[in-house]
Amino acid sequence: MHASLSQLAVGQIHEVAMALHKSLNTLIEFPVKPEADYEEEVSEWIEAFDQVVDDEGANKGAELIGALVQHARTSGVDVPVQLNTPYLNTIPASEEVPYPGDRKLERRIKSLIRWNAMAMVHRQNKKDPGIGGHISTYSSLATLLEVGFNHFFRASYGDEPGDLIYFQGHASPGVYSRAFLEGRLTEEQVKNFRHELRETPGLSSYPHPWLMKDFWRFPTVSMGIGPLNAIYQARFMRYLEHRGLVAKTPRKVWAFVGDGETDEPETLGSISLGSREKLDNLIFVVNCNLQRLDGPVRGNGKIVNELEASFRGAGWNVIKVLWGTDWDPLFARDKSGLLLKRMEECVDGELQSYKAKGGAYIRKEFFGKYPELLALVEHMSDEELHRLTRGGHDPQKVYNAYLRAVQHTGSPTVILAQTVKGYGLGSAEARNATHSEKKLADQALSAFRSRFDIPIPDEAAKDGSLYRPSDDSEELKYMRERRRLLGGYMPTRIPKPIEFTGPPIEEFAESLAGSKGRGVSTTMGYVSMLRQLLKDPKIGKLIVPIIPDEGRTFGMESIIRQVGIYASQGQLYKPHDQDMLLYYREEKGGQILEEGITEAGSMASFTAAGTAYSNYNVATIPFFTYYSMFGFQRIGDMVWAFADARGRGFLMGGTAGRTTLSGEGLQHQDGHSIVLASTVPTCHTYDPAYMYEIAVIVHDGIRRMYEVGEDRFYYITLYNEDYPMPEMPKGCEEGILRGIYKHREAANGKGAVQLFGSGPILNEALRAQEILAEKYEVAADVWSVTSYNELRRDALSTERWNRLHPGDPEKKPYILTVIEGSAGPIIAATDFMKVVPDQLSPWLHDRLVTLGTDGFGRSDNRQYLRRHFEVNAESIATAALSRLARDGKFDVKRAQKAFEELGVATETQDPAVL
Ligand SMILES: Cc1ncc(C[n+]2csc(CCOP(=O)(O)OP(=O)(O)O)c2C)c(N)n1
Ligand SMILES: [Mg+2]
Repeated sequence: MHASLSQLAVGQIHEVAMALHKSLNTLIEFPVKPEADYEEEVSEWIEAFDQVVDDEGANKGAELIGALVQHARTSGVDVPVQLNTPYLNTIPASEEVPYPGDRKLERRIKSLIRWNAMAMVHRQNKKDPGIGGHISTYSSLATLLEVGFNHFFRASYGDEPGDLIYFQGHASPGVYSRAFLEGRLTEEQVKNFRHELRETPGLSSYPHPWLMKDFWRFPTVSMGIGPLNAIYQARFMRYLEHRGLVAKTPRKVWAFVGDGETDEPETLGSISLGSREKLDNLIFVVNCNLQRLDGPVRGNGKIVNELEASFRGAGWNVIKVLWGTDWDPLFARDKSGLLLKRMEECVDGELQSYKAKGGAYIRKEFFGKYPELLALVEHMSDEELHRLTRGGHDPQKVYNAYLRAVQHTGSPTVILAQTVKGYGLGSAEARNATHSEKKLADQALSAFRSRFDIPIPDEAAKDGSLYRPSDDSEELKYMRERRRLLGGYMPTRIPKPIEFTGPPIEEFAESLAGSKGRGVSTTMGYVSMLRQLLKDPKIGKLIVPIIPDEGRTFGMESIIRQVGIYASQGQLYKPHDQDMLLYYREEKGGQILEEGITEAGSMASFTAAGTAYSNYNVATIPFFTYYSMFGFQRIGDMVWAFADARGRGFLMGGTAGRTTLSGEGLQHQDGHSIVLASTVPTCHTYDPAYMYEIAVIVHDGIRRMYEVGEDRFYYITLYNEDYPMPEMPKGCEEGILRGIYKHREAANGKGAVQLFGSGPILNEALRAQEILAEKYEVAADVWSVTSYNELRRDALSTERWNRLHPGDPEKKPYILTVIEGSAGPIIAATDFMKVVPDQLSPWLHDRLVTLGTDGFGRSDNRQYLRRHFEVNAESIATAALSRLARDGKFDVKRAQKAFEELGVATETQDPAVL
C-alpha cells in the first residue's frame, strides 16, 4: 500500500473504503463508482487488503475495514450505511453439508402432497363454484415445509412439547394434504374441505383452532398477526424458562410468512424485540415468491433486499436462499462477475416475468443483455433455462439454511427464500392472477400429473381425484418414520389435562368486605386483588400481569415491587429510585411483562400466556391491564384471533367510561369497547361498579377457565373514580355473574320506576333514586347491571330454544325472571353507548329508556361530562319523570319543571352528533 490515509483527500478515502467493502464481499451496492483516476490506487488498496486476509484471516480483514470506516466517519467522510449483501445465497456452495434424506423419495412424497393439495381445492371448486381455496401459495411453499417436516420440526422434546409452527394461512391445503397421506385425515374429511357444515366433518379453510381444535394451534390467516404472535411466543417461551415454569429445551418457534404479508405493520413492527431479547429460539421463513394477491410485492425493486436490510438492521441473523444448486456451476464458471451483476440489476417484476414467460424469454432478456452471459448458457436448452431453480425450491439449499438457523445462537434468524408463486401449475406459474387460481384446466391437470409423476390415470387426473398410495408403500413408510424420529405428527393440538384448583372465595375477602367508607376506585381495588392472587401459594406463580407502559396510570407500582418486571438480562443498572420502597425492579425471574407502548405486543403476550395451557401444558393466567380505548378498538383483530386460539385470561380495560375518565378527551374516552367486546363469541364482558362484583367475576372466571377448562375469556372494565366500596350483600353472586341484581330497593318497598346502572354510573342512579324520592315523591328501585352482553346472550339463546320448540312451554330469559313483578319504566344509564343497554330492548319492550354516552368525548371533568352526555343523576331523574308523565303516571307540568329545577337543558344539541 503506497498512500497512507492521511495523505488522501476526503473523496479518495471514501472511494477506498467503498472498494474495500466490496472486496470484503459483505456489502454490495456501490453508490459512488471510483473515478478512473483512482482506479490504480484502489486496486493497490485491494491488493494490500487481500494480502491481510490471506496472511491473517478474514477476522483481521473485517477489523481493518471496521477501523477504516470508523476513521473515515470521524474524519467527516460520509460512508453510507449498507445493509445488503450480494444477491446470492448467504451460504456458499462450498460450505454446504450434504442432504441427509432420501432426495428421490422425498421428492415423490412432496409431489403426492402437491397433487392432493391441488386436487382438494380443484375438486371443490368444480362441484361448488366459488367455494374458494388457494393452490398457489402452497405450491411455492412446498419444499420449505417439506424439508422442515422431514428433518427439523420436532413434535416433542422428551416430555416437553416441541416446536411451535405458524403456518402461512393460505398454504393450509398442503398441510392437510400431508396429514391425509399420514393417515391423520380421512378421505371424507379432505373431500369436505371448506364444507365443514355437511354430514361428514370437513376441513376449515385456514388454520383455526376453534374449528379444528385437535389440529391447528395458531390462527394466522389475518396477515401480520402470525409473525407478531410468533415473536412474542418465542419471548414468552424464554419467560417460562427463566421463571422455571417449563424446562429449557432447544425448541423453536417457526413462522412461515408471506413476502406480501411483510407489508403489514404488525409483521415487521416488533422485530427489534427479537434481537433485543436474543431470541435464538425464533426462526422466520419468508416465502419470497415476489407476489402478493394483486401482483408483484415490489415489482420495481427487490423485496429480498428490502427485508434483508430491515432484519439485518434490527439485528437478526439473515440467511438468503435465492438460487438453486443448478446455478452453482454457472456462478463458478462466470469469472466476469456479470452473472451477479445481472441478478442485481433485475427488479422483481422482471424476475417474475422470467418465470411466467419461459426459457426463450429468459435467454433473450436475462442472459442476452451481456454476450458473456449468453455464452455461459449456450449449452443449455430453453427448457433447462426455465427450470433453473429458485433457492426455496431446492431441498439442498433449504436444508442448509435451516441447519444454520437452528444452530445459530444469540439472535433470531430470518430465512429469505426466493420461490415461484404457483410453482408447477403450468400456465398459472408466476402470473399476477395466480393467487386467485382455484381450478386448473383439464390439460393443466394432466401436465401437473406428468410433471410430478403422480401415478394415476388420465381420467382421474382430470377429475382431480385424490391419490394416496398404500400404507406399506415406500413413501408412506418413509414419511411415518421421519415423523416418528421427530417425535410425532404436526400440526397437532391435544392439550394434556392440567391439575388445577382455583383459589377459594375467601382469598378475595378484602374485596368482598368493602372499603369501610373509604373512597377507592375499582382500579385500585383490582390492583390489591391482583397482589393477593400473586401471593397465592398454588396459582400465584401462574399469574402473568401484562402492562403496556401504563403501570403507574393504574397504580401498579406496588406490584412491580412485589414480583418484579421480567428482564431476560436482569437489571444491568442501579435504578435511580432504588432507595425507595417502590423502586423499579427488573429481574430475570420477574413476573410482570412490561411491554412498553405496544398494545399489539401486549396482546401477543396475552395470547401466548392465554394459550400456554395448550402449548406448554402450563396454565398461566394472564391479566392484561390497559387503557380500555386502546384495546378492542386498536387491536380487535388480535383479540378475535385469541378467541379462535381458544385463549383464556382476563382483559382488564382500565380508565373506562366516556365520562369517568376526565381530562383526557376524545381519543382516550372509551364509550364503546363493550360494544366491540360483544362481537367476540367467547368473550364475557362485565362492567362492574364494585369490588365485590369484580371479585366474584374473577373468582368464577378462574374456576371456569382453568378448573373446568372452558374456552372463554373475560373483558372487565375498570374505572378511576373513587367512591366507597360496599360490602357484598348476601345472595347476589348469581346475579353478578349473569348480569343483573337488585342493588337498593325503594325505601317504601314499592318502586314505581326501575333504575339500571353500571360501573360508576350506578352511583348516579343511586343519587337519582334519592332525588326522585326526596323532591318528587317517586319511589325507584336501583339495579346493578354488571353485563348487558351476558343478559342478551342468555335471552337470545332462550328465545332460540322457544322458537325451535313451539309445542313446549316457553322459557323465560334471565332478565325477565329477574325484573318480573317490578313496576314502571326502566331507565338504564351507562358510561358506554346507548346501544349497550338497548341490547335488551326486544325483551324489555317499551319499558326501556336508555341513557348513554354516544358521541365524541371532551376533556372536561366528570361533572361536566356527565351533564353533557346526559348520564348524571339529574338526567336520570328527569328521564324517569318524563317517561312517567308520558305514561300518565306523573304530572306533565311538574315533569317539565323538573328539568329546570335539576338543571337539565332541554334545547341543546344532541351530544351524539356534537
Ligand atoms: C389482514 C389481511 N388483509 C388481507 C388479506 C387477504 N389476502 C389473503 S392472501 C393475500 C396475499 C398474500 O400474499 P403473500 O403474503 O405474499 O403470500 P403468498 O400467497 O404470496 O405466499 C391477501 C392480501 C388477509 N388475509 N389478511
Ligand atoms: Mg407472496
